[in-house]
Amino acid sequence: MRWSIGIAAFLMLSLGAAVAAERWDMPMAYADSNYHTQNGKRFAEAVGVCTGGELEIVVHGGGSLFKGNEIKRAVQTGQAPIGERLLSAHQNENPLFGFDSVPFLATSFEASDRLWQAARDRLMEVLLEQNLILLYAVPWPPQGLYFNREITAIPDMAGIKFRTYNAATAKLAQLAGMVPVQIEAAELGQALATGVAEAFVSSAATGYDRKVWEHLSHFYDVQGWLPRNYVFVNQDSFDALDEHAQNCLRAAALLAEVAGTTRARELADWYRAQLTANGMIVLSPDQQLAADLAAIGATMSAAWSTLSGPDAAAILEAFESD
Ligand code: PCA
Repeated sequence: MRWSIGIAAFLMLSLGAAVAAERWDMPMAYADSNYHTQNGKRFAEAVGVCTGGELEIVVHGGGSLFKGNEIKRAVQTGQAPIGERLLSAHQNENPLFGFDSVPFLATSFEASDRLWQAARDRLMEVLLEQNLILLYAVPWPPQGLYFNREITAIPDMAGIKFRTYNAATAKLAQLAGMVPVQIEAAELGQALATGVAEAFVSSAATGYDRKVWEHLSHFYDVQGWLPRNYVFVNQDSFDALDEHAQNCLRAAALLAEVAGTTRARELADWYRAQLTANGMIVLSPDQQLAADLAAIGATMSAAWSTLSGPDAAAILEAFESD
């Protein structure tokens, strides 16, 4: 008798706790096994521990809940309280979102960190105007070019169907005489298999995640830029949390940014080595190709500065004076 009262009391207490707890679905666009997604899961766990289970975040990787290009809108409109997306995918909305995809502006992890520090505050302001709170951002490894044959200069690229992931990569394709096709990483393997795309730009990480060696042969390690994924919360959902849970989100986000960035650095060489291990030819671009790409980069960099106006000027000044 005493036991059953005890068990009933225990059940009621745990039920009470379960009712009080809040559950947040967190859509993420990239492969479940990718370090961004794994880092998002660690972040969710940390929030769970910090809040004593009061806020449970459930990560849905691989674009399974919302596709990559739906995630920002879903969070803005409260269909999902929190999510992760490639920041520069939104540069059509505001060129500021493309600060990390300007070719050859910041080409190492170290420079990418400095650029992020230079852009972060302004980005937070712009996101707040969109009902979003920025939590953390983590870079991809440096971007390179994937082809199905040797490429020694820009004219070799003429007419190639080139998978892009933002406005900058579409512009790059156009300036190189290629045909841009915007495709989510989750659909990249399919696009290469069916010939919808014949080449693309990305990190060795995405090449590895999508087993690109099944379709393409050459990776040019151009080290063009390091785009970021960022995690953001719907402002109304954030405001509805108690202060302790809000602090937990912020603290876990600080940790996630450092941990995810460290993981990206650690894995960058490993990802490249996996491309070679799976039979791809991994090369630095020849002098001619490097010069051609640098010229395109200079054009794009000037165009971005003009488009982003005072924001670009402030970011570049802070970045260069650091
Ligand atoms: N992978 C992502 C963005 C940048 C990267 O390295 C992609 O290709 O979609």
